[in-house]
Amino acid sequence: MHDPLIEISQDGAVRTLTLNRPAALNAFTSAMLAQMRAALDAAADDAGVRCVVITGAGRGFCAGQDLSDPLVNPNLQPGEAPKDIGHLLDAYYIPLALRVRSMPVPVIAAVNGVAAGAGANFALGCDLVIAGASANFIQAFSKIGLIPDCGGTWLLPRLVGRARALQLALLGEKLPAAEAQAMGLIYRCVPDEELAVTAQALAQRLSQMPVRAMAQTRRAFDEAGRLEFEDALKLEAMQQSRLGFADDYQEGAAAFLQKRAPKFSDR
Ligand code: LHQ
Repeated sequence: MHDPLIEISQDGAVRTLTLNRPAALNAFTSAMLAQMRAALDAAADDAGVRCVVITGAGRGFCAGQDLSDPLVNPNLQPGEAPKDIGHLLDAYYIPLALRVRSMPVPVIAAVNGVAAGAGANFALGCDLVIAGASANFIQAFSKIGLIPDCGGTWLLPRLVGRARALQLALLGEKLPAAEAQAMGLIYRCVPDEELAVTAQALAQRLSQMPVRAMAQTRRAFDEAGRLEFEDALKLEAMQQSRLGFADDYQEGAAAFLQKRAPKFSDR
């Protein structure tokens, strides 16, 4: 039996998905991208899952697209026609990035080592990014004549502003996790040995909170980027209206007034 390319485990309401090709720093193959998407679909469909953690096996998080995959044209022979690498984005990366962004529960990236290329932007597309101190983020694309993909062109300027986004994208240098935190690219950098336990504790904490409202918060932030202020206010009102009819609001408000701990159940 082969090891799965995505290892799946569950602790309470927290589902952990581990990229599992450590010998290649978990570089993405198309099979791995498909398995990650299926694992996220399964988590989204499972009422017992209230938070997802994504991490990597071994010393890396993910080195981006596997550049030895025939689909990305390594070692073309003279006269051999290159394949369209855009198809890989259409077929695998775009659905995966959209899947993360539409999860009904919060998604944490626990970046345990290098996150390069699409591996970096896959992590940055998650809701909270927490990294070990020895991890680094590399927009490796410019070194091989490509632009940031897997959402990088959208995410980077929004996260750190155009000047720093261009610095990262054009120079393609290693950005250590502590600097990534200092520039606002990620939520938090922690000592390596504390990463797994901190990410799991954070996930357990989020899983007890009103996760439906968290997914709606992500949606509101994403949509606000393309809305006028007044339209953002109206979208907030529409979402708040729906959430106000949901059980979590009733429970949260009642628990506050009754001076007891709330127990949230919506997703
Ligand atoms: C790898 C890889 C890798 C294969 C390490 N592939 N084997 C989307 C769609 C369509 C087309 C193209 O692109 C995209 C999006 C992208 O993601 S493009 C960007 C692709 N990624 C990169 O360019 C990063 C390439 N990797 C590196 O620069 C280095 O490996 C980093 C800086 C990540 C880590 O360096 P080291 O810590 O020194 O490790 P290493 O280089 O020795 O790697 C360890 C092994 O992993 C090694 O294999 P080996 O058999 O020699 O031990 C590498 O060949 C393999 N590996 N990245 N992307």
